[in-house]
Amino acid sequence: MERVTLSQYLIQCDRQTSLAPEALRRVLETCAQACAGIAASIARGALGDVLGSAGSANVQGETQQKLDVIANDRMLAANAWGGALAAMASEEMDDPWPIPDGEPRGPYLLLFDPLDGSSNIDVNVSIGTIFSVLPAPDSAQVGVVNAEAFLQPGRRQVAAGYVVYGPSTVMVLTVGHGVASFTLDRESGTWWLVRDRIQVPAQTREFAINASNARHWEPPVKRYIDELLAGREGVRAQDFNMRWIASMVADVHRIMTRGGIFMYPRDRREPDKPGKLRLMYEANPMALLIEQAGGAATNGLQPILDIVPAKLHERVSVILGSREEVERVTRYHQGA
Ligand code: AHM
Ligand code: MG
Repeated sequence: MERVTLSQYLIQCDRQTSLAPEALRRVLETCAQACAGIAASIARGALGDVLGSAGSANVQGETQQKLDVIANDRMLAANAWGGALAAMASEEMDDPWPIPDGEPRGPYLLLFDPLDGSSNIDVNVSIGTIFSVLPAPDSAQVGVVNAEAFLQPGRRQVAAGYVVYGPSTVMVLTVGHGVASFTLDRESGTWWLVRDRIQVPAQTREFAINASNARHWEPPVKRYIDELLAGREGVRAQDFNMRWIASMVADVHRIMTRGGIFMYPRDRREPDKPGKLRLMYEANPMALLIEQAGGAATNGLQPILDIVPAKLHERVSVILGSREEVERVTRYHQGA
């Protein structure tokens, strides 16, 4: 079979659907290139100066790892020129980062979590990069870009993807025409298409949640997980298996591969912060990918993609994956 590169895939996709115009292709190819560089740094591990803390904190008050900073800088540097973007925003930066004066601006905004699963960096477990592309309002293409330009519901994303840095480096991508995955050939730097029209099975017997937070869960989450744990002897009358990698990218990638449900729900610890994960550069891109693959993604009450963000670094409750299970948890939240 003749292999298809990322660029060929995007061009073919645009010919069929007009969903991957040239400027968007440039953004996605540039992200892929930056992620290939991040993959190379990660692979050097202790042989490169990439492990351990950077000694700084991000806007969430979380300690930044060296790789958080390295990955953020690589995404910024790669995407700063090329004329396709008006501005970028990231988990690791308090405020939006406009394309510098002197460089042309373009019709898109790029958001990213440069290094997802930071707690797994030093233990050599899979980590990732997540990215989301939104249309830039006209006002952002000239002059000052403020956070308001980014505050669009996830439904408006024109592309989303993640890269998982695992035993192999894999990118999973959507431009709104299904989901495809690409494996990086580390020798040549080429991203090759390996799966197209990925579908998440509607049913599953595998769930992912950090069970150490069980005592803080709200009743609908507790009810759902208790029913799963009761297994064959309980109301579900079947056994369920559990996985928790603590890298959302790796957990979602398992779901993209064989189904499952992933939950990081809001809980009673910090009532003013709905959950741990961030809406705009973690939940939204994952929700678009999962919906495009036939799965579902909600915050318990509504589809994640319909949430109108109020803040750039807004947090959100996340329930996503195999459709029938997500619908069940959502019903429990709605009182059914
Ligand atoms: P990060 O972006 O700072 O790495 O945080 C997000 C990560 C997710 O990848 C993962 O699902 C979650 O945090 C794990 O949290 P916990 O350590 O509470 O299990
Ligand atoms: Mg993250």
